[in-house]
Amino acid sequence: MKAVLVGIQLSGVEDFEFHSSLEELKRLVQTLGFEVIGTLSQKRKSPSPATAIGGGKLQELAAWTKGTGKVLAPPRKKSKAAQRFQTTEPETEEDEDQAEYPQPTGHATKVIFDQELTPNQLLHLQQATGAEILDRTGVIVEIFHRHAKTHEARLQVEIARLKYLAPRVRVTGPGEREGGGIGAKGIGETAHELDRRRIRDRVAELQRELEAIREGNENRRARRRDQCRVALVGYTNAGKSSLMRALTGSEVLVADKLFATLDTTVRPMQPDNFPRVLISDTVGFIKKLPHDLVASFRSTLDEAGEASMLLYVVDASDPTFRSQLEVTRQVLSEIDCTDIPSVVLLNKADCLDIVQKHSLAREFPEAILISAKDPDDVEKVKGLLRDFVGKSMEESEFFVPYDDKNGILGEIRRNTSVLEEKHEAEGVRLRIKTYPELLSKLKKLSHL
Ligand SMILES: Nc1nc2c(ncn2[C@@H]2O[C@H](COP(=O)(O)OP(=O)(O)OP(=O)(O)O)[C@@H](O)[C@H]2O)c(=O)[nH]1
Ligand SMILES: [Mg+2]
Repeated sequence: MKAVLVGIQLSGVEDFEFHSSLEELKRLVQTLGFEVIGTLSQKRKSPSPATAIGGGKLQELAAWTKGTGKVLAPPRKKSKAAQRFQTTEPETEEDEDQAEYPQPTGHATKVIFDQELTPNQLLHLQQATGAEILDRTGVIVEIFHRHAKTHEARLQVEIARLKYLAPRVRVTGPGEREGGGIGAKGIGETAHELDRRRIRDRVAELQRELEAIREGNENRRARRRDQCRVALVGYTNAGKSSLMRALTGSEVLVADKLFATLDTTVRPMQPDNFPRVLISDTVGFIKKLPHDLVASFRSTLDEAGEASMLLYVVDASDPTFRSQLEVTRQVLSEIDCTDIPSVVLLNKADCLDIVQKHSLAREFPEAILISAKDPDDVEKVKGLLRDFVGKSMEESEFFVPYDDKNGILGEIRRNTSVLEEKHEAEGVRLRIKTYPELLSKLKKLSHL
């Protein structure tokens, strides 16, 4: 399936930022298996309300899709939108890439915009191009849909997908090509089948189902609450799952594609001895990720929110990693993770030369340069985590009667470091060192 990308460079957006965003969109689109045969870009003050791009650009786009380039007559009654449509066209525009893409090199059946489109814009663009129109959010939603594996992830994605669809359903009239669709079994078909009210009902139903699953998750998390947990967070494709594998020896999926991981995995760091550290791998972030989607991954991200420490994994070999780190920080601050101690890991150091490494070390003095593929670096990260856990540990004294009906002694032997042990007439007196969470649990147990 051939696709053309369209980017609108709004005033105030730097060239570098604009082009890297389009480059990222290309990767997203390729993840869906489409072949990108062309990219059109236009500088504008703001997107045109009717067609996002200007009239001239629309003609150029239609040449790629073999469309008419014409928007059907606006509704009979002159609505505000129609008036705007007439008064805002044509707008001043700059066709900067005219020379770069003079002639279409194939017939595109999909057009992908690097921004969200309104239902109106979608409809008009569809009419003018005869192609299927998708926006960035639609692409991301579709990738999530394809990659979701567990029941929980599927529910979350389905809710996000339906919420994305709801305002776009009106684009679809009887007999018309549906809007925002993607292939026979994709979003379009659902849009065709369900009206808005039915979508709302379905979302409510899915949400109830999700709630039930979340209660189970909450119980599982509660059981882990007295252990030290470290969450790997960061931009998609940064190498979180690779590091997860290296630290824990688990077989989580590593793939050179965006949003390979949609489910949280929690595993103990290897070797699994004292102090025990649990590592969790989380869903990746991306620029312009719609809030609804972030919200739908709330439970995945709760794992990060409850961590004792966050490891920000960054792909330091990507020229745009600074803005990727910024996006990660922003999303995490939205879910109140700012108070959690964190360390930045500049990953994929094996792809950098010595000059780049030096300059990064100067720019990020607190960060650690690593490669998830280098066992020595992985050991370094393990050492860092052990140090962190060690520093947060506290000493305390316990007296456990010989009958030990609450199983405190077992807990102490498994999860603490025993500094001193004295056998007395009634029981054992111990001086131990462990993390504060476990100490409070032990104290509770010994008062039962
Ligand atoms: N050269 C190099 N490649 C790496 C390194 N770490 C990860 N990669 C590669 O980067 C790609 C993405 O790795 P993942 O571990 O799947 O990344 P992720 O952060 O889990 O990505 P999502 O789950 O999609 O958010 C894979 O092709 C890895 O092999 C590294 O240190 N050096
Ligand atoms: Mg991953």
